[in-house]
Parts: sequence; C-alpha cells; structure tokens
Amino acid sequence: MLHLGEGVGRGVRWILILGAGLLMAAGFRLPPGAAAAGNIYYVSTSGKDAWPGTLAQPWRTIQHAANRLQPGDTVYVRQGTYHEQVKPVYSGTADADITYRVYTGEVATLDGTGFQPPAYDPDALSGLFEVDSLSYLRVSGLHIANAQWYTNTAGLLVQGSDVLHPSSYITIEGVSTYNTASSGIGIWFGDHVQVGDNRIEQAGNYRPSQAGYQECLTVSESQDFAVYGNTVLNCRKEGICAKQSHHGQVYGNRVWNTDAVGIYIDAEGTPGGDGGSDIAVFDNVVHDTATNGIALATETGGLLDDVRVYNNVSYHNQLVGVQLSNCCDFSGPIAHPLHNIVVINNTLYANGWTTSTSPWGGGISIDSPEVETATVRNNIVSQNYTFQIAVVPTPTLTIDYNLVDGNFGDPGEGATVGANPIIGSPLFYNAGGADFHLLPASPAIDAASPDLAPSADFDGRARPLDGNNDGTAAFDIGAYEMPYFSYHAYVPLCRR
Ligand SMILES: [Ca+2]
Ligand SMILES: [Ca+2]
Repeated sequence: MLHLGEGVGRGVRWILILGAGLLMAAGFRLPPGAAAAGNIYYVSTSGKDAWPGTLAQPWRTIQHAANRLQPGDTVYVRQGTYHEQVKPVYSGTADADITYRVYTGEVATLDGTGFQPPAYDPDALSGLFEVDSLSYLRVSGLHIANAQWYTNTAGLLVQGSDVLHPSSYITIEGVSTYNTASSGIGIWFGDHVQVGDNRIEQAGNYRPSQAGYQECLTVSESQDFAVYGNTVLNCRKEGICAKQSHHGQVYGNRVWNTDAVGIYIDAEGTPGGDGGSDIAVFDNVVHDTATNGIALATETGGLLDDVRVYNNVSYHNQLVGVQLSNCCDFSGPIAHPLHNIVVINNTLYANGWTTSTSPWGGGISIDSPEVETATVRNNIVSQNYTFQIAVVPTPTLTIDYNLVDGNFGDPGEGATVGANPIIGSPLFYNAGGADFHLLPASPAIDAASPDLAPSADFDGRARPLDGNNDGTAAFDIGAYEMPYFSYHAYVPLCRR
C-alpha cells in the first residue's frame, strides 16, 4: 500500500502515481501488499458453486469465494445482481492481500432486497458485506444496495473486536453504496484502513419516518486511517465522521446535501478518557448540508487534540462553514475540551442560508470556551449570512490574516475580524458557479501569513507563489494559491 504523507498535494500525488507506473514499466517492483501472485477466481450469476471458479466455469456466490480465498488470491465478480450477505473468512498477509474485485468494465451489485439476515442483535453493527477481525483485505468496485434489515445495518462494515484486536490493513476503493439503513461504509476498530474513491448515497435510510444509526461514512475507534476522494451525497446523517479515532487524514472528498454536518471530527470519548487526535482535514468540498459544513466536537467527553483543517471549500451550508462546537451538554458538567486546533487557508462562502423564517449562520464559529490553543488564520470568509467569524474569546485563541467580506456580525455575540484582517471582496473567479479561484486583482493574493500555512493549495499547487508579480513569493489567503498571469492568459487556464 502506498501511504502518502499529509499535505502532499493532488499534483504531487499524480506525479507519484505516474512515477510508480514508470518504475513498474522498468521492471521494478512496488512495495509489498498489493499484488502478490495468487490464484484468480471468478463469480458469475450464471455460475455454479460446484464448479472450479475459473473464467469458463465460475462460482455462483461471492460467499463461496469468501470461504476459500487464501493470501494473494483475487476473486473477480462478474456483471449481475447478487442477493446474499458476504463475510470474508480468511486474512491476507503483509505481502499478499486477499482481493474482492469487480470484473473490469462490469457492474456487480450486492443487493439486500429480500435477503433474510441471520439472527443479529437488532442494535448490533452489521453489514451486507461484513469484515470481522481480519487483515490485509482489499474490496474494489462493488456496488452495494438496499442493506436495510436493522437500524444499524451498513452497506459495507469493517470491524474489529476492540482497540487491541482491530481489523487492519483493509482497503476499500471504488465501492458505491445506495439505500443503506446505517452507514454506506462503516469502519469500527480499524487500523491502517484506507477508504478511497467510493460513492455513498442515501445512507441512514432505515425507514421513511426513521433515520438509521451512524453516519454516511463512519470511522470509529480506529487509527492510521485515510478517507480520500469519496463522494457522499443525499444522506440523512453526518456525511463523513471520524470519531474517537487517531492519526488520520480526511482529504479530497466531496460532500453535499446531508441532513447533518458534512465532515465531522468528534472525540466521542469518555470524560477524562480516550478521545481523538492527530487528524488532518484538507482539500475537501462541502456544500448544501442542512447544518454545518465542517465541525469539530467532543460530544460525550474525552479530548479532541491536534486537528488541522486546511484548504477546504465549504459553502452554502445552512448554518456555519467551519464550527468548533460546544456540543453537547447532555447531562451536567461534562468537559468537552478541544486543544491544538488549526483552521487555516479555507474558503468559506455563503453559509447561513436556511429555509427557516429566522436564518442564522456564518463562516467560522468557535462556540466553546473549552477550546484551547486554536488558530484561525488565512481563511476567506465571504458573504456568510449572520457573521463571518464569531468566537467565544479565550486567551489561547489566535485569529489573524483572514479576509473578511460581508456582514461582520454583532460584536456582542462574539463577532470579530481578528488581527491583521483584509477587508473587502475576495474577487472570486465565479462564486455563483462555485469556482473560488481568485481573480488577478484579488486582495487575498500574497496577503497571508506564512506561519503554519500549508505547503500546497487545494489543487496541489506548491505554495507560496508570487501572485502579484512584485518579485516576492508570498502565501495567498484561502484554499487556492494563484499564479501570476496577465489577464488574457489567465482566463482560459482557469477554465480547465
Ligand atoms: Ca501567492
Ligand atoms: Ca508577491
């Protein structure tokens, strides 16, 4: 598996991928884990489980393959719809994954319609594709639909038994899920888990009158995880949630039209006990959620520590673009600490719209006096409804070098522009078309602080660049770093 460093921009990642291709072409081998030689098997809706599982004589059920696959083996699932639950039986090894993969160019659907589940505790986690306490597995390209039998039934579930006994080295890629009672993809007690380039739609659909449990894409009580390149839409809970988890990256995802927070990082711990830490949220686009675009919280106690939110675009959410939340004071004096939080170089636009008769919302809010050592820097907060930045002020809060545009809000309610603000329109290229690159005359160009600024922008372009052609490279405010172009050259490049 290729583990890419935090902050490696999209452009650099492509260079790495291209580089890997050149190395393979030249006869070099990639690091172990992905492609050790093993047996290849096939499953088809026209197959028979009594056959040998070859291309000409495929098996009939995916579970029949799951009962047999050994380290290094791959099963290709052929076109068609499969009404079964799949539970892999064996683990791969460090240099030989077991792979479940849809045959190239075909669509294979695991469909829970009419499937009678085994006897689960109705409140227990379950999944139409369910991985329990296994390692070195890869699932690629499967479509999973109509996983509906209990409130806690996910499309694809990966779980360990506890923190010390996780499912580990699991890769879920190119999977799509539709109409699941609980999460489309749920990871519980995972270690070294990669969830990339999947599509999750209509998650949390237990009943028309009742949403299911959990978030659309859930990572819980896990560590060393990466959630990247996923599309999450039209879901009834939070879009992407990492809770009580450590050492993770959430990047390059697109989330919209969710009934709760778009991207949610929650300690979800116990008072004085475990929480969440060392999580980076970057290069995501979140819009049109029914609450906040991106939110950090300590709902049930524990500490949320060392979270970095940068290069994100969060717009047209009903409440706030980025919120450090005081959620949730359920029962008396539980501490909800958030420490060492950096919110930097994000672009937050037109948040705070709602269909209610009393709209409220803004760009960035810090609602909790228990936030310690937080930095809000180099963000564009533009045309958000009630305020641009509003905070409960504390001595360890730093707010500076933000571009503030629109209704500043009520200082009596914590509204502030912070230190060294740039005041005025950011001059987006086309805000109505959700293109928040900057026009050449933007006051955000070369106006940011270098302190803690990310070394690449949303597009993977290296920062800083000399965007105003004065001979000195300096960081831009917001998610995008603009190169210097004369105007007539700039326009077509921006329309790529
Ligand atoms: Ca610049
Ligand atoms: Ca310059």
